[in-house]
Amino acid sequence: MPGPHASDRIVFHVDMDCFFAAVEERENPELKGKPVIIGSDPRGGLGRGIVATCNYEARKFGVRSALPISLAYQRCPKGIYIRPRFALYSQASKRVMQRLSAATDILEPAGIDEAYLDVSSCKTFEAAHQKAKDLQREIKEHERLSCSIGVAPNKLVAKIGSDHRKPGGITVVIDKRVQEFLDPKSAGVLRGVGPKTRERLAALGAETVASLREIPQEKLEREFGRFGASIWRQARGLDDRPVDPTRETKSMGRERTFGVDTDDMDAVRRTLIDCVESAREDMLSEELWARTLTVKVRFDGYETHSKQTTLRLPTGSKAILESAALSMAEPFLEAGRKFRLIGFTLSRFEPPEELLPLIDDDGRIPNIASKTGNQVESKNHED
Ligand code: TTP
Ligand code: MG
Repeated sequence: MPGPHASDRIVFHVDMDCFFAAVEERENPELKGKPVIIGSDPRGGLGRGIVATCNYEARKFGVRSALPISLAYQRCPKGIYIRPRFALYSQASKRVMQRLSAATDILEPAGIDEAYLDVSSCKTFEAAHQKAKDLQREIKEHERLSCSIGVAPNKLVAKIGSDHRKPGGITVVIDKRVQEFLDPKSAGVLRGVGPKTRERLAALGAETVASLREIPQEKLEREFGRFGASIWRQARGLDDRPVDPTRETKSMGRERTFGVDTDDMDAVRRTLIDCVESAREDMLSEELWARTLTVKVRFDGYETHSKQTTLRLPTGSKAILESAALSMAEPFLEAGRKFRLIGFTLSRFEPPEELLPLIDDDGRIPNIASKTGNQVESKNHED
């Protein structure tokens, strides 16, 4: 990089490498060098859950996040399978976030293992590159965890950058080279472009960002509405979203796949309540309350639905969360179908409102329902 390359805005996206697996490896050095898979119990190939993540050794066998655990077992029967320990990961995450927050005034945590940093004060990409190297080394030395960092003029390109040379990579994309960097990439790297949109874009002849740029904006808008305009801008590397320290982690949730598809509705209810409880504990450990609650169900045959409610005020109340979850699940419970999976997710977090009147645990939901939605979800959830 011949320098100096000055820029008004410089953003980092830091993403931990195979995060859950890396934390497990750190806790148990014997795992090093072996394929490690974090997820549900494979039960000798008969397990029915999914892979949360796996280390890079396991990825060589074709194992990856969200793969059914039974398939992972077929591909990598000698792997070491570990049930997730969320409390451990959330602790590790907190410590990493503290280090990141010491490195900048403007930090936006974007998930358990990723964050954006506004490092515009570096002024040049050369200085930002050095800062990224220092930060990466610090996290390696003090937390014994590896991360990858994208350094770019905006969040979009920084995020694509952090994924460019994983694990342990730093990718610097200066303003002038943004287009060159994006062009050969799949349209799927853009925000909100999941498998379904990718298919529709491919039908228009746009598999890469370069070919996507050939499509006129009006055509994309006709095809995808407002999202089309966003794709058009993204394909040009345009993104003026600020790094926003007040944006909270998007969601926290749990889901369980039943060992055998079940029509035991009491068991489904109990499992849902377990998910609510775990998600609530995660949330309270972050000192947050949530406004949006989502129940997800998957019937036999993989048909997946979700139902969402947004409360007028945020809550941390066990009674409210449980009764809201149960009432959202009720229509599905009454459908008389067999359940494969049930899950519960909290989002739209806010700090607890201490002045709210205490709500008694009688199961009423006094502040529910500014908006409820019902949505059928496909197998591949789009961002
Ligand atoms: P990611 O950053 O997507 O994945 P990763 O950190 O494991 O691997 P990479 O090196 O490619 O970044 O997600 C962070 C953690 O979130 C991951 O360690 C486990 C969890 N997770 C799930 O539980 N389910 C999922 O489908 C995904 C994608 C992640
Ligand atoms: Mg990661």
